[in-house]
Order: sequence, then structure tokens, then C-alpha cells
Amino acid sequence: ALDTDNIQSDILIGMQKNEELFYFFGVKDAATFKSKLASDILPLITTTTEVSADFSTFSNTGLIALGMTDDLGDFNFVQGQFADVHNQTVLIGDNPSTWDASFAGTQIHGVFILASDTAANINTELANIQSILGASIVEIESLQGAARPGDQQGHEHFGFMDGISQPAVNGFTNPVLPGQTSVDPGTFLVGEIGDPNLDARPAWAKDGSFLVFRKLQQLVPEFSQFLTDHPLDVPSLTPAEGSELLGARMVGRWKSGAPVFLSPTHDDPVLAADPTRNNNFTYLIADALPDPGTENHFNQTNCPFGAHIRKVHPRGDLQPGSGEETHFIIRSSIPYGPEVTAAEAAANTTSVDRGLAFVSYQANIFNGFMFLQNVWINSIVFPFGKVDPTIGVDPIIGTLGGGPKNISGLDPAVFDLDQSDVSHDVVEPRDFVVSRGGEYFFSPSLTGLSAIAAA
Ligand code: N7H
Repeated sequence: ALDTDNIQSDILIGMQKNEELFYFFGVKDAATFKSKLASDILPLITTTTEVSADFSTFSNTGLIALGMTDDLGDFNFVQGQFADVHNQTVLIGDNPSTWDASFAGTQIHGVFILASDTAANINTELANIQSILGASIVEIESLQGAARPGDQQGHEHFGFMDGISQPAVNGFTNPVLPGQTSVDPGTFLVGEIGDPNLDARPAWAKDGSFLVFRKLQQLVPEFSQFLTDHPLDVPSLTPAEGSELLGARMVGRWKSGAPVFLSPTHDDPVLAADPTRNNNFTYLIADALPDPGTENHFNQTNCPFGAHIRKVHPRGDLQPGSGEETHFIIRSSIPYGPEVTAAEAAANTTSVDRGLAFVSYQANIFNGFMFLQNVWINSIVFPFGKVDPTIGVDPIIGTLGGGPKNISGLDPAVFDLDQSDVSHDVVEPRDFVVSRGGEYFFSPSLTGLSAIAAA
């Protein structure tokens, strides 16, 4: 069994709080920081069995500043996220000019993630940590995340329910729900069974996890206007319903969370709310054609090949045994920024920053976040092996450097073998999700944090 008293809370279950503060800091005085970490901060850290508040995690430059120079066996972690943008733009597709200055570089040493039901509690907690650590750290950036209000609770800023699908972890997730795939804990936790680099990890790193943080700005009024301006022309649907269908097909789920594959023409909130049904599907189609197996390669009637949730979790689209599960991540994201203002809605233009504070956990950054972003999300031919030669990038988070994107298959009327006809494509004029930066962190176990304090 996993030692859940030693694993920081966010990794396997998420903080599950309404408010979360990401407090990015640099270490100024390593000796004081380490002594306070051991004496005062460690007791505040919450583990998987507690689910309440504090979480602490370090970048590669942070570990080095604290005297922890062991090789953790993760190439991307060592470079830091900005290197993946700056040196090799093709990798994650970000345009460095959209990055906030605080993330551009390697000056962030760590992040405290403070979570609670109220912003007031978080402020109290932050003041406590600041008084403990004093001048041994300096704030570089902070980002306040919060669940959206009222009936939008749990929905991200475009309006879609989030947090519906997570992989199950062998020996931890119970019960495993229908449609949930169970994988070894080493997919997410360093040093556990299934860790792809098991032999390369120092002992203190066991039961830690790599945290990928991304500040992803969402242009909500622009996205809404795009849907309004391009309703899918489906007989029996009003233009407003056609716009709603376009959004649902871009994501692969309706705003309620119901998968379009199971409910292709209308939202189904009852299906969405049923955890025994809302993940119970693959994209394989019972083959009605004389040549078995072919229909799955061109039929986008129920769900576009490029839909966001299909790009990042292709549920049976790939050859059996192709290792789809090695790319699973655990997500623990939260929206940041206020609701769209009346002025922004009237002008169809964003003037206040809002988006998703994206967090994913994996034992290997390349297999997890990097692979999804580079090989699947930003590829115009993924899922591979389909008849459609230009599926397009992920319509929600895929990018071709910020410019227009052709996405085929969004229109359910496109059901012909000649899917190379680009006149059927929906063209997005720009990215509606823009990266403002991020960093790679390592989230040690409590034992690991003690080892860092003693280094
Ligand atoms: Fe996505 N969205 O609102 O459109 N995502 N995502 N994501 N995402 C998911 O199934 C969204 C982002 C994954 O198992 C849902 O829990 C937005 C990044 C994965 O079927 C919705 C942003 C990456 C899944 C969104 C964003 C991923 C997933 C459905 C950025 C990885 C599970 C809710 C602003 C690199 C798929 C659910 C599965 C689901 C949205 C970012 C990955 C609604 C707005 C950067 C693996």
C-alpha cells in the first residue's frame, strides 16, 4: 500500500478547496530557510490523509540553492520550463513574448500552495509563513485561484465542468469507476512500481512527484463571440444551439460535463452528474461496415478526432498496447481571475486577466505534460491513423504559434471519406488560451522535505 501519510495532499486527490494561493518565491538565505522548514513549515504541510491546506514544492534551481544537488532523473525538470519554450519553440508551442517576466527564466525556487475554504484563512496562513520565514525568502509572484461562484462552481472560465476524468491509481483509488483506467502508482509517484526511471532516483525522492504549473490565460469574451459567430449548421438546431454544439465539440463534453460521444446532439445533465456513466466510453465505434475496423478511422459524427478531451486521452483510438496509459497525468487545476465584467462582455474583449492555474502531476515530465502538449495537442495529425489528413491541433489549447488554426471534424455534417476537403474546416482566428508562463517543480514527500532541510 502507498504511504499516504508521507505523500503531500495535492498529488493524489487534489486540494479540494474553494480557494488556493500559489505563492512563488526565491530563497535568499538557504540556512535559515532550511532550519525553519524543518522546525515550523513541515508541521504545516498536509498529506494525502489530511486534505487541508499547505503544500510545498521546489524547482531545480531551488533544490540547488538549498544544497540538494542530486540528479532526480528528469531532463525537463533540470532545464526548467522556460528552456522548453525559449530554446525549442516547437516543443510546447508557447510564444515567449506572452510569458510574464516572473516566469521567464529560472529565478523561481519554489511555490507554496495554500488552500482553504476562504480567502481570509489563506491570508492568515500566508502571514504565518511569511513571519516564520522572514527575509529568508522573497516573493516573486503570487496567483490567487478560486472556484467560480454559484452554479459555475467546478466549471472553468469558458463554462465547462472540469475535474470529471482522472486516472485511477493501483492500490489507492477505490472504487475504480466504470471507464476509469487504473495504472501503477509509479506513473505519478517517483520510486513507486511503474516509475519509468525507478533506478535513477535518489532515496529521498521516493513518493515525490513532478508538478507542472502553467498560468493559462483564457480569452473568455472572445471565445464566446467566436461560438456565437460560427454556429454549427445542423437541421433542427437554432443558431444558439448550434453555437453551444460547436463549443461542446471543441471540448468533447457539454458545459455540464456530459461527453459528446455519448450524447452527440444535446446536453444531458443527468448523464454528466452520474460518475458511473460520465467516463464510461471509448471512441471505438461498433463497426457497421463490411470492412471491420474502418469506421472508427473516419467517423467523427459523435466526437471530432481533435476534441480537447480526445486529444489528451484518446480512449482506444491508438493501437492496443501502444502505451496510452504511460502518458496519464493527474490534474489539480483551479480557475484564477474574476468573472467576465459587463464591459468586457459588451466589447467582446478581455481587459481583466483570467484563466486556469493548471497543475499536473507525473513521475516523468516528458511522458506526461510534455508528451501531451507536444506530440498530441499541438499535432495536426493526432490521433494518428485516421482518414482525415489534417485533423488540426487541439481546438482549446493547441497552438500554431498564436495564428489561425484550421480544425476539421468540428462540423458533424462532415461525414465523407474525402475528409481532405478543407472547406469543411472551422477556422479559429487566434488562440483563446494563451500561456503566460509556468515552471516545473518537484513535490517531495514529507521525508523528502526533511532530507532537503538537512542537506
Ligand atoms: Fe483540459 N476546458 O475547459 O476545455 N479539460 N483544459 N488540459 N484536460 C478537460 O474530463 C481545459 C489542459 C486534460 O480523461 C475537460 O475532467 C481548459 C492542459 C486531460 O477524458 C475540460 C484548459 C492539459 C483531461 C478541459 C485545459 C489538459 C482534460 C473535461 C486551459 C494537458 C482529461 C473535464 C485553459 C497538457 C481527459 C474532465 C479525459 C479534461 C478544459 C488545459 C489535459 C472542460 C480550458 C494544458 C488529460
